[in-house]
Amino acid sequence: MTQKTFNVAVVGATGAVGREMLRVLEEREFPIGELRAMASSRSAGKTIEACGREVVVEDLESADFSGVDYALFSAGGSVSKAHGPRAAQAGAVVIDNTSAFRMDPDVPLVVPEVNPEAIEEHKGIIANPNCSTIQMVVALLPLAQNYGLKRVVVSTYQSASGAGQSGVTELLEGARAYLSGEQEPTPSTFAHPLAFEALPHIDTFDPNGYTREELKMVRETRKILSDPDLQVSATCVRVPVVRSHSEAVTVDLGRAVDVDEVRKLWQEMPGVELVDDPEHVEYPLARRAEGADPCFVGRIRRDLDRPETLHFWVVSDNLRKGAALNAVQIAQFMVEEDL
Ligand code: 25A
Ligand code: L14
Repeated sequence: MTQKTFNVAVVGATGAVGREMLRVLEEREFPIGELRAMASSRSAGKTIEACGREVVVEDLESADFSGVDYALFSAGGSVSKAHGPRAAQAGAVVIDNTSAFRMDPDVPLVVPEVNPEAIEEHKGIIANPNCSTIQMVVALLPLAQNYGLKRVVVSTYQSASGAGQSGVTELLEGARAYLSGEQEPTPSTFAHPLAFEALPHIDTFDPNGYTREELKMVRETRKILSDPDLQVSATCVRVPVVRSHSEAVTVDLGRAVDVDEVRKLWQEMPGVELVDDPEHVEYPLARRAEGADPCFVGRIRRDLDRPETLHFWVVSDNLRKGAALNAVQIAQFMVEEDL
């Protein structure tokens, strides 16, 4: 019997996330029929190699989505707003990695290990959450199910690749200039030079003093966990790491924490890998998470004063679980469940 295949389009195929999407599709042997790559006119006509074939990049502006089964978008929010709906109208299931549709009540916001059931509600567009939110909710789910969540406080340490390829280039060029004592280039992706710095500023500021990135973590967490009143507060910080986001999370739970039990819950949670052996100086690290699929959890501690409060550290590759992998997992789930 020949396996059923699906036509897939990757929008933003030349970017940091798009290239990772192509890599994950190939690694996971997604049953691709026709593969199409789309980006801006800057990249149109270039050839990229992916999934054992050569694909010519199409200009998204003039690309026709008829016949596409899955369209994976990662070319920025405004691009998704302009082209996502027409791709869905042409019959594609749009899996969108940008912030464009995440809070739209008609659009499911999905992490397959956490709320796969939401996929069935889709009307043509499914949203991939923000990278920082994804790795946190994967770790929170078993705590929510077994203890109940009262309050979540998170501080993030986010890598430069969160801002795409241009963020990585800016960090590396800035670091090189700093080390050689040259004049540092004027930053354009980040508000200040990122090399040897910690910037408490990701995305734009809202009038209430929070950044958009922080508010995404609050709102998206509530939506994914179907807990609209959950107390969540975030401080999002950009650090001079190339890839993988780290997070220090504090959770107030519904009853006193049993750390051994919590460890066991995480051992059984799909998508989580425990790295928690302080005696042997083992804990999750951004550079070790690079290119890997799991959300790595460690530094697990019960609060010294509050028995119902737990602290932990979670690290994951923002371009993989935070973006490309999660999007491909959604498509895979739909293929496997025949949705
Ligand atoms: O709005 P958001 O949701 O906040 O997202 C903003 C950006 O964040 C990244 C992603 O950037 C996104 O564009 N991003 C989003 N979610 C992310 C996540 N979870 C995330 N990053 C990490 N984790 P990116 O760099 O990864 O990808 C950008 C891709 O989008 C294509 N694109 C941009 N504008 C487009 C468009 N496609 C269609 N129509 C448009 N209007 C972009 O394609 C890329 O694939 P490209 O053609 O611009 O090609 C990129 C190549 O061209 C070079 N280049 C880039 N800018 C310029 C340029 N060359 C000359 N001049 C330029 N101005 C690059 O070097 C690259 O090779
Ligand atoms: O909302 O710059 O998906 O680290 C993901 C990357 C927002 C910005 C999103 C970053 C983007 C974020």
